[in-house]
This record gives sequence, C-alpha cells and structure tokens, in this order.
Amino acid sequence: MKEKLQSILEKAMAEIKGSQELDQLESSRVKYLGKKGELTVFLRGMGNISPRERPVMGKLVNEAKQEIEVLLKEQKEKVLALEKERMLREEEIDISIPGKRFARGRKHPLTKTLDEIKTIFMGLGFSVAEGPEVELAYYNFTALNIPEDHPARDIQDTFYINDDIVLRTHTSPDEPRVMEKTKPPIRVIIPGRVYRADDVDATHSPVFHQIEGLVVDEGITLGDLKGTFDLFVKKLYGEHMETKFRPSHFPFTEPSAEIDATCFVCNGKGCRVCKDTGWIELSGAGMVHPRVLERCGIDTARYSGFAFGMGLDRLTMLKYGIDDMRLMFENDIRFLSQF
Ligand code: 2NL
Repeated sequence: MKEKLQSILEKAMAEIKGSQELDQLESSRVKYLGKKGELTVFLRGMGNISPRERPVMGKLVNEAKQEIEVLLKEQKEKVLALEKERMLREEEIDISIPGKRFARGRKHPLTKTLDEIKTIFMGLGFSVAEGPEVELAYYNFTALNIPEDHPARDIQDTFYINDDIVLRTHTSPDEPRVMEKTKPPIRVIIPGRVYRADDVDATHSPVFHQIEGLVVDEGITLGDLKGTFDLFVKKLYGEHMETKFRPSHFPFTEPSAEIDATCFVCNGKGCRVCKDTGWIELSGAGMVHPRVLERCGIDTARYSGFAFGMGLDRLTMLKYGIDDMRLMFENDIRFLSQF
C-alpha cells in the first residue's frame, strides 16, 4: 500500500513540476485530488486494510494530499510569473528606435497666393465673402448689366444647367448678392472657382479661379481704386512695383480699366514674360456701373463704388514663374511639393 501511495505521489509531483500551463495544472488537480482522482480512490480503497494500519495510512494519504496541494499552488505561481515575464518581454517598447516619418501635406500654390491676398485685403478692412458656383443666369449676367445678345452668354462659352441656371463664369455675380443684402459702406473680396466652356491648353482651363473686389461708399472715386490696387500690388509683389491703368470696357463698370503692374521678371526693362512692354496685366477694374448699383437698390445720388476682378491662377503663375496652367489642376505631387 505504502509503495502504491509513494508511486502516485511521485507521479503527481513529476507531472505538476513539468506543467507550464494553468490548464495542465487544473487537470492534474482533478486527476489526483478530484472526486474520482487517484488519491481519493486510494483513500476509499483503505477499507481493505487492517484497522491497525489504517490511522498510519490515513495520515500518509493526508500528507501526500497536502504535498500535492502545496506543489500545485507553488507551480501555479511559477507559471503565472513566467507568463507575466513573457508578456513584459513581448510588449517591451524600444524608445531608442527612430520614429516613423509621415509625409506632411502642404498648401496648393493657389491657396498660398489666395491666403496672402486675403491677408492684405483684410488688413485694409475688407471682409471675405463667397457665393454659389451654380448660379442664376440673372446674377451671372442680367444683374451685371450684361445684355441679352452679349457673346459671354453664348452656349459655346458658358455651361448652362438650364435656361436660367449656369455654372458661374466669373465671381462678379456674388457682388450684387452682397449689395442686395448689405448697406454701404461695403468693402469685400470674393474668391472662388469659375467655369468657361474652354478647351484645356497652357493658358486655358474650363475651371479656374477669380478674386473679385468691391467697395461701395459715399464719395468713392477712381483714385480710391488706384490707391487700393497700388498698395495691394506692392504688398503682394514688392514695394518697387508700380501700377498703371489702361482704358478698357466691361458692361458692369463705367469707366473701365485694365490694371497693369511692373513686370517683376525684368523689373520693367522688357522680357519674354511681358512681351517687351515692361508691364504685366493683372486685373480688370472700374467704377461700378450706376445701373448695377440701382438694380441692387443702392442710391446712386449718394453712393458710388469701384470693383475689380482678377485671375488667381494667372497671379499665382506669374508669382512663381509657372508657365503652364495645366500644372495647377493635375495634382502632380512632383509639382506641388515644390511650394
Ligand atoms: C476680369 C474683369 C472685372 C468687375 C470684374 C464688378 C462687379 C460688379 C460691378 C462691377 Cl457687381 N464690377 N467686377 C469689374 C471689372 C472687371 O473683372 O477680366 N477679371 C478677370
């Protein structure tokens, strides 16, 4: 009997010591100490031994049971400690490894130029407004004094949604929208995307960008336009820049002018960019036509205003020496990452 007990104990001890998993330990516990476990069965079998030997054997069985319990507990702690160590090792963070570099995006050259222009005009007390790209033909043409038979209305030149709705061909329609809603004094610039039915080439795109400016107040003159634009150009391109007006025509301004600035490639000496004139055309402008003011309910006996409209794409191309407009819209990372 004693040898039997000894062999069960040895087997159990070896098994438990060899266990590396909690599951294994639990099955060992069931196997030896459980209801049908080997020690339990052994204890029951003691009915067969002599009453004299019984207390001695009983004591030995209990001792064996205790030994197994203690060992199970110790082994369980060992397994848990090993497990913890393994987890710590696996989850170790090496803070000396260099970090991952993320490719950082940057502003599109058009956005950069626009941001600069906004900052300059906001410094002059202008606010920034925006209007819809899908626009009523009324605001795009009629409100701007563009007559019914004007070529700008031709379906060859303009994207019509239907007879009354177009993709705006300029940012000018936002100005009557502002004038209808706001009482003078008005000082606003309006940047935005505009559309023309043009084929793509180095200087044309069916989608491009304009910035419109509008000032309406008492006593506004062409002198205010000249002073404002001159300051704007000096801030954008440098203090040495000069501006001049050239007579022009727009249906929504009277008188109208093209504003030229010193060619900043050759500083006025004459080069390929300015076609040897020393000047570069930057903007159309003029005094707001009285008919346009009146349509918006502005009293022309009291108020007058100036307006200008310029191409953001062109200004940006000139600023950075970009010679092909397509680059602005292709989103080629090799181009964009240069700004
Ligand atoms: C151009 C010419 C211009 C305006 C836009 C404007 C707006 C109103 C009334 C009067 Cl509501 N004028 N805007 C004036 C003159 C020229 O744009 O060729 N831009 C690229």
